[in-house]
Amino acid sequence: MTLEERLAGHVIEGSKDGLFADLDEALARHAPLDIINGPLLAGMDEVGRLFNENQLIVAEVLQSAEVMKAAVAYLEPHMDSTGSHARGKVLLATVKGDVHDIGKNLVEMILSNNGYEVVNLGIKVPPEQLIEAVRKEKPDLIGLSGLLVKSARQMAVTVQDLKDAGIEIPVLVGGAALTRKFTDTQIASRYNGPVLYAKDAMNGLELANQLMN
Ligand code: B1M
Repeated sequence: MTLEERLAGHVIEGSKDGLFADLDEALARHAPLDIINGPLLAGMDEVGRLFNENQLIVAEVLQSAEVMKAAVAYLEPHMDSTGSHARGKVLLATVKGDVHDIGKNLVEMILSNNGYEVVNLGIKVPPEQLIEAVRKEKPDLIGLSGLLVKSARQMAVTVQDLKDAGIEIPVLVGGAALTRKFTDTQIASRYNGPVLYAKDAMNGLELANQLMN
C-alpha cells in the first residue's frame, strides 16, 4: 500500500495505529497542508460516500473524525506561521443546529497561522450568541461554517438577525452544502455588508486577505 493509501486508510478505518509514523514519513516529502488536502481529505470523502451508502454508522464516522482531528493537530506545528495577529480579528462559528467542525477548525488553523486573531465560538452557535460575541470581540470579519443543507438556510437566518442587530461586518461563509449561487441569492441578499463564499479553507484565507487590504 502506498503512503497516501495508508493515510487515507487511517481516516476511513478510524484508526490511529501507525498514523503518526505515517504522518512523519509524509512530512519528509510534503507540506502539511498538502497532506491534509490530499490523502486525509480523500479519506474523509470516502467516509462520506460510505456513510451515504449506509455502509458506515454515525459512531464509525465519529471515529474517522477523531482521526482526522488528531492528524491535523499533529501537522499544525509544522505549518509555516507568520507569528503575528496583525491582519485582523475573525469570529468563527458553526451555525445553529450543526455539529460539524473539522472544516471550521481547518479555517481557524489556516487563518491563525497567517496573521489573524481567531475567536472560535464552536458548534451549534445561535444568532443571539454570535451577535453578543460581535459586540464583545469587535471582529473585522465573521466566518460561518455549516455542512448540512439546513445549515445553508440557517446562514440566511443568521445574517438576517445580524442585519437586524445593526451589524454590517463582512461575513465569510463556507461548507459542503453551500454554493456561490445560494450565497449570492439567499444569504447576501439578506445582509447589508459583504457576504463572500469560500469553497475551501485556503480560499477563505484569500478572501479574508482581499477584505483586509
Ligand atoms: Co455528518 N453529514 N452528519 N457527521 N458528515 C455529512 C455532512 C453528510 C454530507 C454525509 C452524507 O450523508 N454523505 C450529511 C449531510 C447531508 C446534508 O444535509 N447534505 C451528514 C449528516 C446527514 C449527518 C447527521 C445528520 C447524521 C445523523 O445523525 N444521522 C449528523 C448531523 C448532526 C448535526 O450536525 N446536527 C452528522 C454527524 C456527523 C459526525 C458527528 C458523525 C461527524 C462530524 C464530526 C465533527 O465534525 N466533529 C460527521 C462527519 C465527519 C461527516 C462527513 C463524513 C465529513 C465532514 C468533514 O469533516 N469533512 C460528511 C460527508 C462529507 O462532507 N463528505 C458528513 C472534511 C472537512 C474538512 O470538510 O467541513 O466540508 P468541510 O470543510 C471544507 C469546505 O466545506 C470548506 O473548507 C473545508 C476544506 O478546506 N469550509 C469552509 C467549511 N467551512 C468553511 C468556512 C469558511 C470557509 C471554508 O469560512 C468561514
